[in-house]
Order: sequence, then C-alpha cells, then structure tokens
Amino acid sequence: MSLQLVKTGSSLPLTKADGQPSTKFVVELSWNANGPKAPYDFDVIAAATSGGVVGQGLGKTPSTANFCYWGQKQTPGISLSGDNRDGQGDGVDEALTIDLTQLPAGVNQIPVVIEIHQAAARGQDMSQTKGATAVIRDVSTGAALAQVNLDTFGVGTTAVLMATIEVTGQTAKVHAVNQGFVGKDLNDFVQLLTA
Ligand SMILES: [Ca+2]
Repeated sequence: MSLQLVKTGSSLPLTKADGQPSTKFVVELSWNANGPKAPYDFDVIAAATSGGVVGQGLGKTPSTANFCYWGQKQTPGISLSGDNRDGQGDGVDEALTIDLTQLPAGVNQIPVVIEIHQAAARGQDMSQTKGATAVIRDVSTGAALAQVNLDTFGVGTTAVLMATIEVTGQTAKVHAVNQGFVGKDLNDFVQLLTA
C-alpha cells in the first residue's frame, strides 16, 4: 500500500504492501515554525489507553507510566524520538514509535495529541501557525502508509487530538480526528487520559 492521505473523520488500516498488518510503525510529525510569535514549540503526547470509543470519548490509562511525552520518552510499546523546540529545519521534528507487540494488555486506543508548549505564557495558539503533518511509516519496510494533516483551528486552540491509533490485537488503524482543545495544556491531558 502506498502513502494515503487520511481525511478528518476517516480512518485507514495500517497495512504493509504484502497485505500484512504493520505491527511496528513510526508517527513522524513535522510542523512549520513560521507565525507572528515564532518560535512555536509543538509537543507530541501519546498514551496507551483503554475503554475509549473513537468519536465518542477518550480512553484512560491506569498509570502515568503509559504516558509518552518529552518528560518520559520511553513507555511500554511507545517511545518518543526527542523534543524539538522550534520546528526549525527540514524533515521530521518529533517521532513516536509504536510497537503493538510491547503495549500493555487491553490497550485499544493511542491518542496522538499535539500541544503548544507554554502556549498561554507565550500568547500562542494554533490559529497563528501553518499546520503540521503526521506521516505513519512501517518500521520493517520503511514504507509510508498514511498521512494525517492538522486542520485549521481558531484563536485560543492550544492543543489538538490530531489522530487516534485504534489497536485491535496486533493490528492498528489510524483515525484522523483533528479535535481542537481551547486552553488545554500538558497537565490537562494527563488528567483527561489518566483514570
Ligand atoms: Ca517540542
């Protein structure tokens, strides 16, 4: 399967060219630093959750040990490449690697949230920036499987649930969600996603 753009509200199974499910893949996030209050420090937040239903509600994780972000880059089944502070330069700014075989039992959703670090203090929001893309790439083949683009958001939106990875056993599907959150920061998502 070649790279497919997944539009907001749609989903796509993460499947390799040979038809087998991708069990280990990277979510490569790139964003543009331009905007009136640059630099913008986007942070990726992901968590291995259970109990959520796409389009209806977020799942929860029983422990903050399953909460992957710049302050905790290695969690069971999910790891983060690093913390890019300004989106400068070409290519991938931050990348999440997800290994379905290493996730805690019972996980059915991994929300992928993009948040602007210190948005309130810096007077920044998503309306000022020029978007971001997430490309999902199979680790074993290197092939790009799916792309989700950040939608346009209004003034005050500081975080976006960009995509949700739906996990069923050793298969995964990406949902392009693009749900904006006004005024929410990292701590709010820790609370929203922790049981
Ligand atoms: Ca960052």
